[in-house]
Amino acid sequence: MFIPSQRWAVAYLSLAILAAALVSAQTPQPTTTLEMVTSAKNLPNGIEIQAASATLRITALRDDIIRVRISPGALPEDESWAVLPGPRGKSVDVQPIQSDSAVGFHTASLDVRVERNPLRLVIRDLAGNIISADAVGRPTRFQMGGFTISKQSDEHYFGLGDKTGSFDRRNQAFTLWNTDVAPQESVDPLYKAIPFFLAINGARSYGLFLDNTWRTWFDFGKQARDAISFGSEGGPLEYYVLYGPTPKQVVEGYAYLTGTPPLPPLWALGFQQSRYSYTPESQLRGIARHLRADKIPSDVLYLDIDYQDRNRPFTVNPETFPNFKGLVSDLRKEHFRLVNITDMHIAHAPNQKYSPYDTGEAGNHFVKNPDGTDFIGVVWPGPAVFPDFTRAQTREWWGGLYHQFAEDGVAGFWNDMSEPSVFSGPGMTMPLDAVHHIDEPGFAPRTATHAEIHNIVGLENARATYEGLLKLRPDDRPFVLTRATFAGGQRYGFTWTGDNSATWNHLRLATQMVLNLGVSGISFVGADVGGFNGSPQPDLLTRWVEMAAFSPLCRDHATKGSLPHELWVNGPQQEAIRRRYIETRYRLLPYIYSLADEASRTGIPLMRPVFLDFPEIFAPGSGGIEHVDTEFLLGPSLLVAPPPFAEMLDGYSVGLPRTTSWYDFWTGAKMASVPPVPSIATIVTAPAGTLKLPSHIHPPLETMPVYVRGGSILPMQPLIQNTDETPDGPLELHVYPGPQCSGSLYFDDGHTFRYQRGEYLRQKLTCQSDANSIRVNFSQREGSYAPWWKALEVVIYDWPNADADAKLSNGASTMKTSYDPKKRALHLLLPDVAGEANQDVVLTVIPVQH
Ligand code: NBV
Repeated sequence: MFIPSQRWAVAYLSLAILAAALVSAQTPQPTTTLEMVTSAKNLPNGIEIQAASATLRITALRDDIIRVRISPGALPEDESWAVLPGPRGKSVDVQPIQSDSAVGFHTASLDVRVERNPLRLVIRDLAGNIISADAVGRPTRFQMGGFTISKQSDEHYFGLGDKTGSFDRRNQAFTLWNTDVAPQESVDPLYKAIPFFLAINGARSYGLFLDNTWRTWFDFGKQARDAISFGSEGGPLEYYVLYGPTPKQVVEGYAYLTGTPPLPPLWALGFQQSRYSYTPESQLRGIARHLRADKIPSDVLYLDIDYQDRNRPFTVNPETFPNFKGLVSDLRKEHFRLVNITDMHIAHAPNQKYSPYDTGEAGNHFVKNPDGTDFIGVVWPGPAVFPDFTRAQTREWWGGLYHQFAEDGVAGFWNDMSEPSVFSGPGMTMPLDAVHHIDEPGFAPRTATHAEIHNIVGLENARATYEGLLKLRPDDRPFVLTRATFAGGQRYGFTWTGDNSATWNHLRLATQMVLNLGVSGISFVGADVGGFNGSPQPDLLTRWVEMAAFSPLCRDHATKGSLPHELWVNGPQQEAIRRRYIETRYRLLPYIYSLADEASRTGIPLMRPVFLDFPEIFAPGSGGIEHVDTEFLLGPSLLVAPPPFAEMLDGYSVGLPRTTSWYDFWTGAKMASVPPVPSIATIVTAPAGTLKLPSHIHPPLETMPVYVRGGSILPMQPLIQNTDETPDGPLELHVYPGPQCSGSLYFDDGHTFRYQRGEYLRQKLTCQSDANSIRVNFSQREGSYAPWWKALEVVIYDWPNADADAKLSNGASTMKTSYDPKKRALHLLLPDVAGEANQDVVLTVIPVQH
């Protein structure tokens, strides 16, 4: 129990600490520049260097991950909100390097040297290629409580979370300070702060993660073309360099440091319908009915803030939602899951029997003013107080607030406004001197100003929700959707790109934002389909649905006052197109779920830039590919190539990587090999009619161009209307012959943690083809999960005719064969193949010669 005298003691102590902090912030801090190495000491896992009063400790966590800590004096406490304790505690032994000009070490993959004078950190691969190096003539500097560091630059940059602007961050500069602002094309900062970027230079890539929660900034060669610079207004200078050489290895390395996303419930990958706000409850029921009547496959409905009583989180308006529990259970009978918004601000409502306020106040759970009183700011409920999420006890209390909704059967929760957004505050947030408390395993207990904590409020809010739900429903995978987050936010589930607009340019922006978030560790993300602000014109909404069908989070959402955005608006023709794409998504769920499994184990995002699987497009002399910023991959097998300017009337060239063959997903046709992009000189001098251009397409509205990589085995299922439904028919394996042909299956019950106890099914599939035959290899299944299908339908593309001889190495015989001449596809119906120990079961198919 917290008694008043204790509270005064805490307030007094906080005041004293804060006063000290303010005094030191106001005292002009000397500028420290790292000029030269004055002494060095080898460590088993790295080196510690003195540069006059400054300390540099450079250590190897792994052979390919280097941690750099620099301080103008002694190193600060070793703590992190983003990097997991496990990897932070790891180290590898290194070989010291010492010469007249440099000190350092090498690992099994990197050579790490600090040149003595002028002091300069240079990291090379073992062949001597520079991976990352301090910029010449721009020494690391500490000034005014913050720091600036510069690296030499000649690369392409990706990541840094949800920034708008162009896909490649090169020549742009950004601030990381979580901000509630509609992501207009040129607005920065936005909702998320992920101080991690991926740099690609030809065949070599590396990542750099600045582990600092304060307001940070990154300049990718905007001010000086030959240098990238980054820095912070305060806090520790600590960063990690993650070596590839491939971009995929870098992204995996970043997930090793900051965590992988949890495997989401399968229903979260279904179609989601939202609006600000469906109210009263009859409106929500109407939406549910309409989705089912129109046979738009769907799984999730949302309640935005208006379901609450006076906008007070964790309440329900008894007039508009008189039977909330009944509503949830009726929707469940229709196979809908409900997601409720629960903003982090708690109405400041003393003596009004508003339990979140009363219990929060009793537990001292709210952020304070410097004088020790609660900080009160105006948000949706009017005056509100804000949970102090950097205290473990506060997170636990917050998690408990979900108790009633969890009992009512609400499936998931939406944490909005967690930048934190404060309408009455300076810069739409809390004053920088608001006082948070850090009371947390792995940290020395202390107070911290909002300037330090601001960027992690969203992260810790989502964590509190996620962990709270785990406690309340231990065998149910939580679904948490948050708007603000920080590095490591992937550990708590989903995010979205915030308040976009119903414009063609925002549709284009959505792709690069989701791709860059994916590279920044956030796999489960989407943009509001149709655009939040404004009312999309019919073709725009249709194109948006077509693209979102291939993105990780597929949620239609719109603001108050906009025209309805549901898929049926604009008449049956548009609706039919939109429905077909949502159906395709549901048919692809076995593939999408296996990608979710991959993401949860490796951190490789579902929706990814083409270069993640085809890094060779950046290799010197490769000529690149067209539209690298608007095309994307869904997993390793599908390439989606939207019109680069979606509203454009002209045709465009599809950039298909030339290192493999491609098939049209819709027609099954094998694409002619792609000629390289001709140089300008060739275009200008080519005699008329001789120029071969890469495939030029002009897709009509109903076609979103999608290609399958040759060498893919794509699992699909019969159409279902929601993820509760068991597909009726065989599991389909679509085999697109090509190099390194492979695919994988992952299934489980879709919503519990039984998969962690062995109840899952994972199976690797490969195939080899030559001029005369194709062989599909089924490895032995892992796990004990019994799947829903009894038979497999194997579909082999680019097959010449109906005559085929098929046999299975386990002696079972194929059940039926048919041929689709339009798609040049052979269909084989087989008994299910679970695989055998120590040996693949092989399906061999040979054309019959007449
Ligand atoms: O809760 C209302 C909205 C929500 O619909 C939207 O998705 C959030 O990004 N919310 C912002 C609050 C303010 C909207 C103007």
